Amino acid sequence: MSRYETDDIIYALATGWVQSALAVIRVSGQGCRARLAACFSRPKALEEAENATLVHGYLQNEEHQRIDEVVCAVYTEGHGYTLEESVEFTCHGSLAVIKEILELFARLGLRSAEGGEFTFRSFLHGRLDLTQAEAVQELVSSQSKRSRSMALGRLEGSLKDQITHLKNELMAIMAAVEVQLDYAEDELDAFTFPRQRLVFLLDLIKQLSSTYQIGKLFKQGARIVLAGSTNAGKSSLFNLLLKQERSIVSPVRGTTRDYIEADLDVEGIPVKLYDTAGLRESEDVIESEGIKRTERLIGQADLVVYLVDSSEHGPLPQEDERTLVVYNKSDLAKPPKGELAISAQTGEGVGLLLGQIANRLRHGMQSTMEDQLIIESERQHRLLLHAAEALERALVLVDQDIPLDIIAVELGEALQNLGELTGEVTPADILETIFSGFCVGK
Ligand SMILES: Nc1nc2c(ncn2[C@@H]2O[C@H](COP(=O)(O)OP(=O)(O)OP(=O)(O)O)[C@@H](O)[C@H]2O)c(=O)[nH]1
Ligand SMILES: [Mg+2]
Repeated sequence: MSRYETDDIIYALATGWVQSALAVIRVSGQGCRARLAACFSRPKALEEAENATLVHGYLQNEEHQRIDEVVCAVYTEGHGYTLEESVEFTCHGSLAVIKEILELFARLGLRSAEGGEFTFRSFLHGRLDLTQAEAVQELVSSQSKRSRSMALGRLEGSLKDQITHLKNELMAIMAAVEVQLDYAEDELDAFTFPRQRLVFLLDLIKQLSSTYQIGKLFKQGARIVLAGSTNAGKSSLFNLLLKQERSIVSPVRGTTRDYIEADLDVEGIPVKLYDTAGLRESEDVIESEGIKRTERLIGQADLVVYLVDSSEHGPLPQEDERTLVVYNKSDLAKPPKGELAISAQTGEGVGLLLGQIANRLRHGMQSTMEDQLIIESERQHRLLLHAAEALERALVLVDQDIPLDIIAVELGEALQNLGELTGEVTPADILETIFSGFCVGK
């Protein structure tokens, strides 16, 4: 690994670059306590502290001037996040304090960590496999309760265990093939390929890989655009969903001109919701520009909620898989039978609407159970697909009675892909790409 020199003592601010009550600065690497002792008010206490203990004291500069009062969490080698000797300083969260401490550490000869370097060391020392390391970043960046809970499950090893199970299954099949290859045919009874076992394994891999769609949805979220004619009640619905008066509502047509966006959680899916300018022919330059923007947003949306005013006879939109037509103002007029109806004024039908939105976003993917294992990494998805493809090819060869050594090549290819998933056989440059996407300090 070119950027991740593993013998260095590294340091990084693990909390945000903002003023706050407290901040945490991490240091990791063999011999770090001896180095840090030079700038600590109680050097002996720091150097002799047992694993997982706290040491209170002051960080001070070369002239023994105090910089801040800190608490050090000490981990000895073989413990803590990185499994290296490490210290986590909790200091006061002033930007001036943080800056001075970081500069002090640099003068001590410690190296400022690259993004993901602490997690990389944790992986290197075998505390986490690659799926768990990726889950760390997925957890840090999770935006909804659901996505957090899925990432935590993966961090705790749910995905690692499942992949291990898949690998063991595959290796059992490969072992049977190897035995056959090692002995001349007349030494063994007639060999039947464990076809059923391979089919079953292939199914498991495909099943896991298909959860990517839902994982991606929970991770990346969806863009939903509220569209419709002027006065349909788009801004009213926008405010109702956000539970605040964000957008201006009025009986004047063409009230909303530029679009407004806000974040919303729909059944655990992080949603960016857009209120837009009502669609109509307009002579007004500003309004026309607003309508152009609405059209652009509609083009990029994952779902368009098209509002129709039930009390008017306007043009109806084309319904397609990206458009959900909703009749508003159900308190004023009866919407056509069987159509989805709401009132943005009384709130009637809005719960139902949210359910429909979630359904549409999930594209009919069956609603997954809370504890179902779901992947959200593009890398993992790709490797599972490759593994499945190799096994499918193997299956075709089996059915054509092709010699076993050729089938073994495909099985080996599948195993290689599963091995890359957990990081056993992942090339260094790929590892670097994965970890460098992490936050510094993680
Ligand atoms: N009775 C009733 N009035 C509603 C309902 N929803 C919206 N309105 C009223 O309809 C008018 C237009 O509402 P808006 O939310 O501003 O409509 P809009 O689609 O954002 O309109 P533009 O921004 O002009 O495109 C306002 O007077 C709202 O109070 C509803 O469900 N029932
Ligand atoms: Mg509006």
